[in-house]
Amino acid sequence: MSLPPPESFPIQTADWVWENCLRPVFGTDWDGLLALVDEWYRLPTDDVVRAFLDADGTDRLPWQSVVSDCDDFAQALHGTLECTCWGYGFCFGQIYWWSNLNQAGHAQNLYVNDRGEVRIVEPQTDGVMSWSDILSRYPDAKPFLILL
Ligand SMILES: [Ca+2]
Repeated sequence: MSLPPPESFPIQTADWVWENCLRPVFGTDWDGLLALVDEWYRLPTDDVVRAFLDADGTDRLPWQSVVSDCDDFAQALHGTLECTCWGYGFCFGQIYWWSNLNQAGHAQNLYVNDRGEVRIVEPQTDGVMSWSDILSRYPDAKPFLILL
């Protein structure tokens, strides 16, 4: 895939990403690890992420319980994006969440786009959604790890 130069993407600090993007979506009522490990991030456009997802084959990997399941898909997609967009520092990572009501959890990817919107990516299908979409099915879902 061809990427626009890094300078074409806006840069925001980790604090800005938390205050303006993550906290409004996820709130503060959850116990877990928020790992914003960089001082600043470049914010990708939805178009660039879509082009990456279309080119990437993580969604075609076979699912297998425990050894190749949701966490492995999320880690694989994150790693592939890092390799594909090496040197960009995109605000793209992983989210792990749990629903007590459903006694179910999931690992997915997330990113913050150039408009400051949080997107959830399903690495097994390349579907892109919002946290509200998750809450519509799992009303009490809360993240327990966000890694960016
Ligand atoms: Ca696993």
